[in-house]
Amino acid sequence: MSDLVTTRRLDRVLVVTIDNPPVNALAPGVAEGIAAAVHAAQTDESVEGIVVVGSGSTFVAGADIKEFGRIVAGERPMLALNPLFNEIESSAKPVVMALHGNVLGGGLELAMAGHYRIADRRTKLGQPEVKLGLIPGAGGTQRLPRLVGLETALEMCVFGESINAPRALELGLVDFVVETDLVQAACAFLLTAPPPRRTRDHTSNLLNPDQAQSLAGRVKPEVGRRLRLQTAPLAAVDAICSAASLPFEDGLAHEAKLFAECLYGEQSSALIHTFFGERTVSRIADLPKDAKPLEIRLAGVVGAGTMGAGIAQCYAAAGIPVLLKDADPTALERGMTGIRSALAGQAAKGRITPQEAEQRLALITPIADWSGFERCDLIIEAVFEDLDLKRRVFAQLDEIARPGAVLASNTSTLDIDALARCTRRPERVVGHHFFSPAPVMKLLEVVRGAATDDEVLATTMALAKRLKKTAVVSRNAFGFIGNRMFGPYRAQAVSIAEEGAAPWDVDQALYDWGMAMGPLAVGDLFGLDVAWRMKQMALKLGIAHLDADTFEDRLFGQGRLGQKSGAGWYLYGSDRKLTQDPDVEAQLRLYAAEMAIPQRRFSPERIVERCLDALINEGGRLLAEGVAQREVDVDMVYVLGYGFPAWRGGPMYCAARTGKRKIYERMLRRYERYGPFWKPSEWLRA
Ligand code: T1G
Repeated sequence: MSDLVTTRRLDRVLVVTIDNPPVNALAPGVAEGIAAAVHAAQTDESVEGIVVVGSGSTFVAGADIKEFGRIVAGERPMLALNPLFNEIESSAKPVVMALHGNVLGGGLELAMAGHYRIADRRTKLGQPEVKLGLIPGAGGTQRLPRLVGLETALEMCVFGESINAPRALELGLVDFVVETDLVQAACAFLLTAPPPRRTRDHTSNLLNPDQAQSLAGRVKPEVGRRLRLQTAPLAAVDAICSAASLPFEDGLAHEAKLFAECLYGEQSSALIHTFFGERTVSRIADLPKDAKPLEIRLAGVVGAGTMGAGIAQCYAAAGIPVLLKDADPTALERGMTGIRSALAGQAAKGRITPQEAEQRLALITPIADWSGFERCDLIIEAVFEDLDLKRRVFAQLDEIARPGAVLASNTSTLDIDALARCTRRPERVVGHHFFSPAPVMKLLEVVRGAATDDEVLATTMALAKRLKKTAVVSRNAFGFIGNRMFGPYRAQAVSIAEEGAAPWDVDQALYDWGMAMGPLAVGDLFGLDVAWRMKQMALKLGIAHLDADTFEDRLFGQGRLGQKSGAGWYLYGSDRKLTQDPDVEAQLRLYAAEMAIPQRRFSPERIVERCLDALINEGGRLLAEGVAQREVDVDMVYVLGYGFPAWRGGPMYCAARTGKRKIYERMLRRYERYGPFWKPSEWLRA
């Protein structure tokens, strides 16, 4: 018996404990150990049944994701859990799975190979494999529909969202929910349970093959819409619906075939890269391990605009009391109204209970003056993006905040060191750049000032985890990571339009490639005035070698600011829906003629290549300058904050897949032809 799996007796029950911290992943030896224990129990007269339980904070949270790269690389044999799970399922003695924590992926599949499932009330259960570009690969697509029916199984596997224990009990996925001692309850249940019945033999919940096929026909278009261009969700539909038409063992074989196709596909390795990337970026390379985070018992937000109100909501959602200040009573009321309606909306959608919405609202105290701010452990300003205004706010915070408080700015591009210099405590100043809408976007871009101390950094990273945000650290430089790269990326989109492509063809090419929105439409979304202002700052700093005068500046000059003015690259109705504007294309051609810009045709591939190369090269400059710590930090900023498709891994991941040398060489050719914009970064050249 490996120490990954140990056994002990509780009277006539054999208790099998899995011990593979931190999440009891099914690393090699775990499933083998469980199956061996179950097998041995068959001939032990003194054992009436088996209870399987996970040690520590959770049952099994899935197969060991670190193994997949090794399997694809041929260093490990393909996952082979089915024979072991079938051994457990075929036990003549009852096998009860005692569940707590996160019962996910292979963990749920293991649980379903048991005859009964007892869950602690706080357990989460799910098949999130699609989030890794995979499908359940150990019988989940065949056992889950047998227990909960095809439609629920589809919902769980195709979108990968977990359910809680009470819901699992309703569905018949678990047989009993307990609040007390889980193992005792499982043993007691076992001794009174009916004779074991294999999950594979539960067929009453299955539809007939025709019903399953028509269900698949209905679900696939919605999956294609909601999870655009992703392959695993569609494979999951196929695998699950096959449970209605194939005998169990054939269903397992069909699932294994689809699982392998996903595993060896491009999307899975990219999604696994982003899974681990989300965790890697929380580690700051030079932050001492013993840097202690400050406990945040009270937060303060200055500015009740969209961002300030959204940030206040984030703190409240994490259970942190927060003061929301705005000197303008109308702005303050508008901010609170926005928060109330957002919470009501989340409750209406069942995302949170009405009680939780009330609790969160009660944690937010609107206030017109500074009273209470002297008690805050952290204060963040989210006032208008103007350096002088922010300087004044930081000077006030320096007077008001208690010693040791963290002073943060939500600025998206301004100089954090300039703000720190307005205080006598620059070491306590840091950038916490939230992305709009703050309650939704997972990315928190952390800007580390020259003086920002370790305790403030450690506090920031701990706070991000508590807020369920992914924090990525940037040094203090123009545009930090995300916006610094967005400039050249969008500049390329504008150039391609000037060189002959219709603006909507540029956007369509990037959208069809996987971006959440085309770059020109994004400009309309955040405002061509904002784009223009940011470009002036970049030009002043000589960053990214952007063209001073482009067609987009012409649009801005005409007062076409994008959505906010009803017209930009596109026209916008009152519903903010965009429509193409033939006048823009006519103007574009006139502009090109006036500027004698040679016209050419662009294929979607060429449009994507040039825009991505510009994005990648600026990312390379950030790495060479030390603004971003690692390539994965750049990837996570783009995947979590800029609509870059996670199933493509991120800009730097793409560069590695395309080949840095290949990109470098074509960049060099463009450099010789078009000038400094295309000067290859040191990162690429290296
Ligand atoms: N394999 C390997 N390592 C894992 C892991 C896993 N399944 N899950 C977590 N870790 C590591 C993680 O990298 C981190 O490491 C540490 O554990 C703590 O994780 C056959 C094919 C369970 C909800 O997709 O969703 O089963 O950074 O920081 O916030 O059909 O981890 O400390 O070095 O996230 O408390 C399906 C993935 C796999 C679940 C806990 N399972 N994990 O969250 O801690 S595919 C999943 C999670 C599969 C089968 C298929 C979360 C969590 P480090 P953490 P957490």
